[in-house]
Amino acid sequence: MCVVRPDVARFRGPHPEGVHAPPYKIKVVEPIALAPAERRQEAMAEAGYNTFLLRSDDVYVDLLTDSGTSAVSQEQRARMELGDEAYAGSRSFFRLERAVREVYGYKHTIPTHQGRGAEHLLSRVLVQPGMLVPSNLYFTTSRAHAELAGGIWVDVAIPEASDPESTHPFKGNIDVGKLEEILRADHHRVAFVRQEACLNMAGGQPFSIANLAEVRALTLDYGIPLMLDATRSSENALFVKRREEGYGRRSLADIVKLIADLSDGAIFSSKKDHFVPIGGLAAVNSDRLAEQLRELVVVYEGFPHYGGMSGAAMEALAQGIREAVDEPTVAHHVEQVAYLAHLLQDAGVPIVTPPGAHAVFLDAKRFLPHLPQEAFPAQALAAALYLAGGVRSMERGIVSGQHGHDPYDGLELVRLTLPRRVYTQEHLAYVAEVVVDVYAHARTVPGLRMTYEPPSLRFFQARFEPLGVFATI
Ligand code: P70
Repeated sequence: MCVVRPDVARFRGPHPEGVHAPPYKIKVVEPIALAPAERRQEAMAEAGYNTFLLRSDDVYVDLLTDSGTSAVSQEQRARMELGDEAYAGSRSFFRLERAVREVYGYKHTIPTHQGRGAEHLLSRVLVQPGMLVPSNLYFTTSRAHAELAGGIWVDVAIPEASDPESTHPFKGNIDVGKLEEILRADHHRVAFVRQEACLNMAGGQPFSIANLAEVRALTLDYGIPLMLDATRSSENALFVKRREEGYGRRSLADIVKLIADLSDGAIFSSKKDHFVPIGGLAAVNSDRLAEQLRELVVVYEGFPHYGGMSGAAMEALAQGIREAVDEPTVAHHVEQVAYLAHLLQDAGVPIVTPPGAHAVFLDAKRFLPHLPQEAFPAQALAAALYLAGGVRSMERGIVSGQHGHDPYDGLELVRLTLPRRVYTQEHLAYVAEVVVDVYAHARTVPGLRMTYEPPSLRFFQARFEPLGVFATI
């Protein structure tokens, strides 16, 4: 599975084919400390058993998200000094636009403060009330913006995407038959087709180029825009290189560009693959669509030459975009995830297979089989991991997935997300020990009851109470 490059050190890890040593060394550090067990109990209660509501001072290893939490490079920091803070016509914007053209090939770049800013603009332009948005599984903010514009989200992922035990190599694929049915019956009502790289809600799972090409052909037949959520397209390209016949010898940059070429445009949360703390993009080829997006960006984000970002932030982003096609850098992140996954699998912990791009996903239904889904097993497991070892993870189950009181079904996962270039193998070994300890005491983890439910994106700020006592492990 690993590609051996003579210029990158490799060693034997628990991964059957070894892992690459990091292609960087650490120059600046941020101190962290494990809060005492009593403080962790207090902090979790103060946070209403929701890991989003913890203070980072109370967290030891923070695997909540890979969003905005990666380490910037010395080149990014150096370029930030060059930020042109002009309100309009900023040199930094034009450098950013050039980076997008060179790496992805999209003609127009509309910067936004982060990914959901771009989702908002795109939905406002393309979605009219009653229109459909077919996508390989939803992402929370993407669906929220489509629905706020009056659209109807339709999941058209292959069924394996919702099966944590399936080892399908491309669970991010779209079910082309299902999509074709929708287009045949209702194409005049389809706003756009969305395909997300490294499908977050399925466990960070890639699509294949073959699948994307089929989706592309269909959307061209029906004249429907195909918009990527390319937030994690670098890792998707790496999986293509390693898993899909015919791509093993192509460069990562080539595959990233090929993915973009098979679409009409994309939105990016640049807080992931682009290594910046804040920033996002809408990037499209159509002049008319770009014009419509620019009409809205001035209303919601800022002038089209900064869209909510500073000049310094745009410089860091332009450099980050180039680093996002550096294969050793992308490979190291994916292999760190595989490393943690192997430690857990070796101990028998139920995880989503194969391990995804940016995170290991624990399968809370199998981890805590004594809890019904009404008792929020993934939310309870995330609380238990924090209590046991100060490890912060994120619920990706019924709290994230459902608004209101729809029938409970689908995935019930806890995400251990790895920021890029931040944690060492020792941190990951520590995390594995904490998870294995909790697994050994799984029966003691109580369910939760929701005491506060916000009307929109409820997982961010919902509060809970335990239905029993969390044992000290
Ligand atoms: C995460 C973050 C953000 C994201 C994404 C994809 C595939 C768009 C966005 C939005 C942050 C997050 C967001 C909502 C719920 C939980 C966590 N994902 N598309 O941790 O981008 O955050 O920049 O507005 O993954 O996965 P942004």
